[in-house]
Amino acid sequence: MNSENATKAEGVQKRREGVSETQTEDIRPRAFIEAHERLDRIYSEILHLGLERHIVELELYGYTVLADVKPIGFFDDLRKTILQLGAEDAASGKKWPLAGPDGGSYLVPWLLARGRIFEEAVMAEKPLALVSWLLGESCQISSNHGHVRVEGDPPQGLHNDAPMVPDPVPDHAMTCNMMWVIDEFTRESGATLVVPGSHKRRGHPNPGAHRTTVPLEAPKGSVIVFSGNLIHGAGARTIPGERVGMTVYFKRMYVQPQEDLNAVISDEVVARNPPRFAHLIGRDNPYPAKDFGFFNAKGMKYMARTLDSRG
Ligand SMILES: O=C(O)CCC(=O)C(=O)O
Ligand SMILES: [Fe+2]
Repeated sequence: MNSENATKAEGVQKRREGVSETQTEDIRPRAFIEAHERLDRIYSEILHLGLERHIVELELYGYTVLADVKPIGFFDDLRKTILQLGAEDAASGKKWPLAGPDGGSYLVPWLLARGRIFEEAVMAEKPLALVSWLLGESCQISSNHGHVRVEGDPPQGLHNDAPMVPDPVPDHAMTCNMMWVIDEFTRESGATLVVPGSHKRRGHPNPGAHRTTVPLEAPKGSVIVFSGNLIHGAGARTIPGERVGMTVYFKRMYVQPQEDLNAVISDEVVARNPPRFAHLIGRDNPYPAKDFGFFNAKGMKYMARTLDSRG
Protein backbone atom coordinates (compact mmCIF):
# COMPACT_ATOMS: atom_id res chain seq x y z
CA MET A 1 0.00 0.00 0.00
CA ASN A 2 1.48 3.40 -0.93
CA SER A 3 1.36 6.31 1.50
CA GLU A 4 -1.63 7.93 -0.23
CA ASN A 5 -3.60 4.73 0.10
CA ALA A 6 -2.41 4.33 3.67
CA THR A 7 -3.87 7.75 4.49
CA LYS A 8 -7.15 6.84 2.81
CA ALA A 9 -7.28 3.58 4.72
CA GLU A 10 -6.68 5.50 7.93
CA GLY A 11 -9.69 7.65 7.02
CA VAL A 12 -11.75 4.48 6.75
CA GLN A 13 -10.50 3.36 10.15
CA LYS A 14 -11.51 6.68 11.72
CA ARG A 15 -14.98 6.53 10.18
CA ARG A 16 -15.41 2.97 11.35
CA GLU A 17 -14.87 4.13 14.86
CA GLY A 18 -17.51 6.77 14.09
CA VAL A 19 -16.07 9.20 16.56
CA SER A 20 -15.33 12.83 15.73
CA GLU A 21 -12.70 14.98 17.46
CA THR A 22 -15.22 16.41 19.89
CA GLN A 23 -17.34 13.35 20.49
CA THR A 24 -16.12 10.47 22.57
CA GLU A 25 -18.61 7.74 21.83
CA ASP A 26 -20.48 6.57 18.75
CA ILE A 27 -24.14 7.12 19.53
CA ARG A 28 -25.49 5.88 16.21
CA PRO A 29 -27.87 2.91 16.21
CA ARG A 30 -26.11 -0.40 15.51
CA ALA A 31 -27.87 -0.80 12.15
CA PHE A 32 -26.41 2.47 10.90
CA ILE A 33 -22.91 1.56 12.06
CA GLU A 34 -23.17 -1.76 10.21
CA ALA A 35 -24.42 -0.08 7.03
CA HIS A 36 -21.47 2.32 7.28
CA GLU A 37 -19.07 -0.60 7.74
CA ARG A 38 -20.43 -2.22 4.58
CA LEU A 39 -19.63 0.94 2.62
CA ASP A 40 -16.14 0.97 4.16
CA ARG A 41 -15.53 -2.62 3.09
CA ILE A 42 -16.51 -1.82 -0.52
CA TYR A 43 -14.30 1.27 -0.48
CA SER A 44 -11.26 -0.50 1.02
CA GLU A 45 -11.52 -3.37 -1.48
CA ILE A 46 -11.60 -0.98 -4.44
CA LEU A 47 -8.52 0.87 -3.19
CA HIS A 48 -6.70 -2.30 -2.25
CA LEU A 49 -7.24 -3.78 -5.74
CA GLY A 50 -6.53 -0.47 -7.54
CA LEU A 51 -9.92 -0.41 -9.29
CA GLU A 52 -10.63 3.34 -9.13
CA ARG A 53 -10.41 3.79 -12.92
CA HIS A 54 -12.96 1.03 -13.45
CA ILE A 55 -15.41 2.75 -11.12
CA VAL A 56 -15.16 5.92 -13.22
CA GLU A 57 -15.79 3.87 -16.38
CA LEU A 58 -18.79 2.11 -14.88
CA GLU A 59 -20.21 5.43 -13.81
CA LEU A 60 -19.66 7.16 -17.20
CA TYR A 61 -20.14 4.40 -19.74
CA GLY A 62 -22.00 1.71 -17.80
CA TYR A 63 -19.28 -0.91 -18.47
CA THR A 64 -15.59 -1.56 -17.91
CA VAL A 65 -13.03 -4.13 -19.06
CA LEU A 66 -10.78 -5.79 -16.46
CA ALA A 67 -7.45 -7.45 -17.29
CA ASP A 68 -5.42 -9.86 -15.14
CA VAL A 69 -8.35 -11.45 -13.36
CA LYS A 70 -7.07 -15.02 -13.77
CA PRO A 71 -4.22 -16.68 -15.72
CA ILE A 72 -4.99 -17.28 -19.39
CA GLY A 73 -5.00 -21.06 -18.80
CA PHE A 74 -8.07 -20.59 -16.60
CA PHE A 75 -9.93 -19.17 -19.61
CA ASP A 76 -8.82 -22.17 -21.73
CA ASP A 77 -10.23 -24.48 -19.06
CA LEU A 78 -13.50 -22.52 -18.92
CA ARG A 79 -13.82 -22.85 -22.71
CA LYS A 80 -13.22 -26.57 -22.71
CA THR A 81 -15.67 -27.15 -19.85
CA ILE A 82 -18.45 -24.99 -21.31
CA LEU A 83 -18.20 -26.61 -24.75
CA GLN A 84 -18.19 -30.07 -23.17
CA LEU A 85 -21.30 -29.27 -21.10
CA GLY A 86 -22.98 -27.82 -24.20
CA ALA A 87 -22.25 -31.06 -26.07
CA GLU A 88 -23.73 -33.06 -23.17
CA ASP A 89 -26.88 -30.90 -23.30
CA ALA A 90 -27.18 -31.49 -27.05
CA ALA A 91 -26.69 -35.26 -26.63
CA SER A 92 -29.47 -35.40 -24.05
CA GLY A 93 -31.87 -33.32 -26.15
CA LYS A 94 -31.53 -30.26 -23.90
CA LYS A 95 -29.67 -27.88 -26.20
CA TRP A 96 -30.87 -24.33 -25.58
CA PRO A 97 -30.90 -22.47 -28.91
CA LEU A 98 -30.25 -18.73 -28.85
CA ALA A 99 -31.27 -17.93 -32.43
CA GLY A 100 -34.31 -20.09 -33.09
CA PRO A 101 -34.37 -23.78 -34.02
CA ASP A 102 -32.39 -23.22 -37.25
CA GLY A 103 -29.66 -21.09 -35.66
CA GLY A 104 -26.39 -22.54 -34.38
CA SER A 105 -25.83 -20.32 -31.32
CA TYR A 106 -26.71 -21.73 -27.93
CA LEU A 107 -26.76 -21.16 -24.19
CA VAL A 108 -25.17 -23.47 -21.61
CA PRO A 109 -27.15 -22.84 -18.39
CA TRP A 110 -26.71 -23.68 -14.67
CA LEU A 111 -22.91 -23.59 -14.91
CA LEU A 112 -22.28 -22.82 -11.26
CA ALA A 113 -23.89 -26.12 -10.32
CA ARG A 114 -21.97 -28.05 -12.99
CA GLY A 115 -18.26 -27.73 -12.23
CA ARG A 116 -15.76 -26.55 -9.66
CA ILE A 117 -14.08 -24.16 -12.08
CA PHE A 118 -17.21 -21.97 -12.04
CA GLU A 119 -17.08 -21.74 -8.24
CA GLU A 120 -13.64 -20.23 -8.62
CA ALA A 121 -14.77 -17.83 -11.35
CA VAL A 122 -17.67 -16.31 -9.42
CA MET A 123 -15.38 -15.59 -6.46
CA ALA A 124 -12.71 -13.78 -8.56
CA GLU A 125 -11.90 -10.76 -6.43
CA LYS A 126 -11.60 -7.93 -8.97
CA PRO A 127 -14.90 -8.38 -10.82
CA LEU A 128 -16.66 -9.24 -7.54
CA ALA A 129 -15.45 -5.96 -6.00
CA LEU A 130 -16.99 -4.03 -8.91
CA VAL A 131 -20.23 -6.00 -8.68
CA SER A 132 -20.36 -5.19 -4.94
CA TRP A 133 -19.88 -1.51 -5.73
CA LEU A 134 -22.79 -1.60 -8.18
CA LEU A 135 -25.25 -3.71 -6.18
CA GLY A 136 -24.06 -3.62 -2.56
CA GLU A 137 -22.41 -6.35 -0.52
CA SER A 138 -25.73 -8.17 -0.13
CA CYS A 139 -25.93 -8.96 -3.88
CA GLN A 140 -26.49 -12.54 -5.03
CA ILE A 141 -26.06 -14.59 -8.19
CA SER A 142 -29.04 -14.83 -10.50
CA SER A 143 -27.53 -17.23 -13.07
CA ASN A 144 -24.29 -18.42 -14.65
CA HIS A 145 -24.42 -19.06 -18.40
CA GLY A 146 -22.14 -19.94 -21.29
CA HIS A 147 -23.03 -18.01 -24.48
CA VAL A 148 -21.78 -19.72 -27.63
CA ARG A 149 -22.28 -17.62 -30.78
CA VAL A 150 -21.62 -18.93 -34.29
CA GLU A 151 -21.47 -17.47 -37.79
CA GLY A 152 -24.73 -16.86 -39.62
CA ASP A 153 -27.06 -15.99 -36.76
CA PRO A 154 -28.51 -12.47 -36.44
CA PRO A 155 -27.45 -10.28 -33.52
CA GLN A 156 -29.35 -10.75 -30.28
CA GLY A 157 -32.17 -8.26 -29.72
CA LEU A 158 -30.93 -5.26 -27.77
CA HIS A 159 -32.14 -5.11 -24.20
CA ASN A 160 -31.22 -4.11 -20.70
CA ASP A 161 -30.92 -6.78 -18.00
CA ALA A 162 -33.97 -5.49 -16.12
CA PRO A 163 -36.53 -7.66 -17.93
CA MET A 164 -40.19 -7.34 -16.98
CA VAL A 165 -39.52 -4.02 -15.23
CA PRO A 166 -41.43 -1.16 -16.88
CA ASP A 167 -39.79 2.16 -17.80
CA PRO A 168 -38.44 4.07 -16.03
CA VAL A 169 -36.17 1.46 -14.47
CA PRO A 170 -34.64 2.64 -11.17
CA ASP A 171 -31.73 5.01 -11.35
CA HIS A 172 -29.41 2.50 -9.69
CA ALA A 173 -28.65 -0.93 -11.17
CA MET A 174 -30.82 -3.76 -9.84
CA THR A 175 -28.70 -6.31 -11.70
CA CYS A 176 -25.31 -6.45 -13.37
CA ASN A 177 -23.14 -8.88 -15.26
CA MET A 178 -19.65 -10.22 -15.33
CA MET A 179 -18.97 -11.20 -18.95
CA TRP A 180 -15.94 -13.51 -19.09
CA VAL A 181 -14.21 -13.04 -22.45
CA ILE A 182 -13.18 -16.59 -23.24
CA ASP A 183 -12.59 -15.90 -26.95
CA GLU A 184 -11.43 -12.52 -28.22
CA PHE A 185 -14.30 -10.04 -28.55
CA THR A 186 -14.24 -8.09 -31.84
CA ARG A 187 -17.05 -6.86 -34.06
CA GLU A 188 -16.49 -9.83 -36.41
CA SER A 189 -16.22 -12.42 -33.64
CA GLY A 190 -19.61 -11.45 -32.20
CA ALA A 191 -18.63 -9.18 -29.31
CA THR A 192 -21.40 -7.89 -27.07
CA LEU A 193 -22.76 -4.64 -28.55
CA VAL A 194 -23.46 -1.75 -26.19
CA VAL A 195 -24.81 1.79 -26.22
CA PRO A 196 -22.25 3.70 -24.12
CA GLY A 197 -23.85 5.76 -21.36
CA SER A 198 -27.30 4.20 -21.88
CA HIS A 199 -27.41 2.94 -18.28
CA LYS A 200 -28.43 6.51 -17.40
CA ARG A 201 -31.44 6.48 -19.71
CA ARG A 202 -33.48 4.35 -17.34
CA GLY A 203 -35.33 2.53 -20.08
CA HIS A 204 -35.61 -0.30 -22.56
CA PRO A 205 -34.25 0.32 -26.09
CA ASN A 206 -36.22 1.93 -28.87
CA PRO A 207 -36.58 0.25 -32.29
CA GLY A 208 -33.53 1.05 -34.42
CA ALA A 209 -31.22 1.17 -31.40
CA HIS A 210 -28.81 -1.20 -33.19
CA ARG A 211 -27.50 1.80 -35.14
CA THR A 212 -26.36 3.37 -31.86
CA THR A 213 -24.18 0.49 -30.62
CA VAL A 214 -20.45 -0.16 -30.52
CA PRO A 215 -18.79 -3.58 -30.05
CA LEU A 216 -17.17 -4.23 -26.66
CA GLU A 217 -13.75 -5.13 -28.01
CA ALA A 218 -11.66 -7.02 -25.47
CA PRO A 219 -8.84 -9.59 -25.59
CA LYS A 220 -9.35 -13.16 -24.48
CA GLY A 221 -8.69 -13.26 -20.73
CA SER A 222 -10.65 -10.10 -19.91
CA VAL A 223 -13.72 -9.81 -17.75
CA ILE A 224 -16.23 -7.10 -18.64
CA VAL A 225 -18.48 -5.80 -15.87
CA PHE A 226 -21.59 -3.92 -16.95
CA SER A 227 -24.64 -2.39 -15.33
CA GLY A 228 -27.97 -4.17 -15.78
CA ASN A 229 -29.38 -0.82 -16.91
CA LEU A 230 -27.02 -0.70 -19.93
CA ILE A 231 -28.56 -1.31 -23.38
CA HIS A 232 -26.67 -4.24 -24.92
CA GLY A 233 -26.93 -7.53 -26.82
CA ALA A 234 -24.70 -10.16 -28.43
CA GLY A 235 -23.40 -9.11 -31.87
CA ALA A 236 -23.62 -11.23 -35.03
CA ARG A 237 -20.57 -13.40 -35.65
CA THR A 238 -19.38 -13.03 -39.24
CA ILE A 239 -16.35 -15.33 -39.19
CA PRO A 240 -16.11 -19.13 -38.82
CA GLY A 241 -15.72 -20.75 -35.41
CA GLU A 242 -17.34 -20.14 -32.05
CA ARG A 243 -17.33 -17.21 -29.67
CA VAL A 244 -17.58 -18.45 -26.12
CA GLY A 245 -18.51 -15.92 -23.44
CA MET A 246 -19.65 -16.59 -19.90
CA THR A 247 -21.96 -14.41 -17.86
CA VAL A 248 -22.28 -14.38 -14.11
CA TYR A 249 -25.48 -12.43 -13.69
CA PHE A 250 -25.92 -10.73 -10.31
CA LYS A 251 -28.99 -9.22 -8.67
CA ARG A 252 -29.92 -7.24 -5.62
CA MET A 253 -31.00 -9.47 -2.79
CA TYR A 254 -34.76 -8.89 -3.12
CA VAL A 255 -34.86 -9.74 -6.86
CA GLN A 256 -35.84 -13.27 -7.97
CA PRO A 257 -32.95 -15.39 -9.35
CA GLN A 258 -33.09 -16.71 -12.93
CA GLU A 259 -31.72 -20.03 -11.69
CA ASP A 260 -32.47 -21.42 -8.22
CA LEU A 261 -28.81 -22.30 -7.70
CA ASN A 262 -29.34 -22.53 -3.96
CA ALA A 263 -31.69 -25.46 -4.45
CA VAL A 264 -29.21 -27.54 -6.46
CA ILE A 265 -25.81 -26.69 -4.91
CA SER A 266 -24.94 -29.09 -2.10
CA ASP A 267 -23.67 -28.29 1.40
CA GLU A 268 -20.42 -30.00 0.44
CA VAL A 269 -19.84 -27.50 -2.36
CA VAL A 270 -20.71 -24.63 -0.03
CA ALA A 271 -18.27 -25.94 2.61
CA ARG A 272 -15.31 -26.01 0.23
CA ASN A 273 -15.76 -22.35 -0.72
CA PRO A 274 -15.19 -19.03 1.12
CA PRO A 275 -18.10 -17.95 3.39
CA ARG A 276 -19.36 -15.36 0.90
CA PHE A 277 -20.12 -18.13 -1.61
CA ALA A 278 -23.05 -19.37 0.51
CA HIS A 279 -24.55 -15.91 0.54
CA LEU A 280 -23.93 -15.39 -3.19
CA ILE A 281 -25.92 -18.49 -4.15
CA GLY A 282 -28.80 -17.43 -1.89
CA ARG A 283 -28.37 -19.80 1.08
CA ASP A 284 -29.53 -17.12 3.50
CA ASN A 285 -32.06 -15.27 1.37
CA PRO A 286 -35.15 -14.60 3.51
CA TYR A 287 -37.43 -14.76 0.45
CA PRO A 288 -39.73 -16.46 -0.30
CA ALA A 289 -41.18 -17.44 3.08
CA LYS A 290 -42.34 -21.08 2.96
CA ASP A 291 -45.23 -23.03 4.46
CA PHE A 292 -46.78 -19.98 6.07
CA GLY A 293 -43.60 -19.48 8.12
CA PHE A 294 -41.94 -16.12 8.56
CA PHE A 295 -38.90 -15.11 6.50
CA ASN A 296 -35.65 -17.00 6.98
CA ALA A 297 -34.10 -14.96 9.78
CA LYS A 298 -30.49 -15.58 8.73
CA GLY A 299 -30.83 -13.11 5.87
CA MET A 300 -32.20 -10.32 8.02
CA LYS A 301 -28.78 -8.84 8.77
CA TYR A 302 -28.99 -6.78 5.58
CA MET A 303 -32.31 -5.24 6.52
CA ALA A 304 -30.57 -2.17 7.83
CA ARG A 305 -30.71 1.36 6.56
CA THR A 306 -28.19 3.16 4.47
CA LEU A 307 -28.63 6.20 2.28
CA ASP A 308 -26.24 4.88 -0.34
CA SER A 309 -27.55 2.73 -3.21
CA ARG A 310 -24.39 0.63 -2.83
CA GLY A 311 -25.00 -0.09 0.86
O1 LIG B 1 -23.68 -13.02 -25.36
C1 LIG B 1 -23.61 -11.79 -25.22
O2 LIG B 1 -22.74 -11.11 -25.78
C2 LIG B 1 -24.62 -11.06 -24.38
C3 LIG B 1 -25.67 -11.94 -23.78
C4 LIG B 1 -26.72 -11.17 -23.06
O3 LIG B 1 -26.68 -9.99 -22.94
C5 LIG B 1 -27.88 -11.86 -22.45
O4 LIG B 1 -28.07 -13.07 -22.69
O5 LIG B 1 -28.64 -11.21 -21.70
FE1 LIG C 1 -28.15 -9.23 -21.51
